[in-house]
Amino acid sequence: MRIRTLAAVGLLAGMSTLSALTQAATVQVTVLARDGKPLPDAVVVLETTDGRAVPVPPPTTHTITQERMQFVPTVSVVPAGTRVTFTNLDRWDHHVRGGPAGLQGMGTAAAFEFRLAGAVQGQQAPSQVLTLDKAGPIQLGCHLHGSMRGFVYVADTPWAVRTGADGVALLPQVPEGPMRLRVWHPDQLVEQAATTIEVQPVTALSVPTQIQPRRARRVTNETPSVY
Ligand SMILES: [Cu+2]
Repeated sequence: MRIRTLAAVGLLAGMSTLSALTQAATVQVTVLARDGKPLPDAVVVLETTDGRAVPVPPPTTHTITQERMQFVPTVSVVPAGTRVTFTNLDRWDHHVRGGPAGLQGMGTAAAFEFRLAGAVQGQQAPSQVLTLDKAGPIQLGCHLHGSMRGFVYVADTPWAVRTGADGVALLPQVPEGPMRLRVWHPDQLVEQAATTIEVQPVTALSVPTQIQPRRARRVTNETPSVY
């Protein structure tokens, strides 16, 4: 009887290991702006609700270029500990600065600044490498060019993905069960309230927000309208 019990326990343990491997889902989140249209460049973050430890992806590398007076990409999402290379492809200097973005970033994200010389044709573009290991959203700017604006979201969860032009973020390998979902966006006026979702094998949801993205800066040579 005792042996049978042990065998049954062993079988159950084997089953639970197997199911742990298979109970990961891809979560598809569509973020909507206040006007109901898809919201690009939002960061969708999933966190466990019970505070249990989750595997954080190994630190990696990421590059943000300064290019035609812009940070490219405008919004980056990186795991904490990532080595981020800033590379100046413009012929003129940039004086990059970074600091906590918005009120909710206060006191969490790192602050930094550095100057990069202009790129010279035929030479390696000037660059600076920083390790970003404090979680939180960072706003990038340039002391020399007030119009330059960029963001780096440093994540301490493996599930943090930026939405594409279609407003969709795909988060792979999410364990089934309850998860807390948060949305962050550079143009949010207040922090969005987190919601709790139930992750199932097929999970696709839309998240309406009150966020209305700023209009992209228009660079045109159009002549003034004539009335
Ligand atoms: Cu600049």
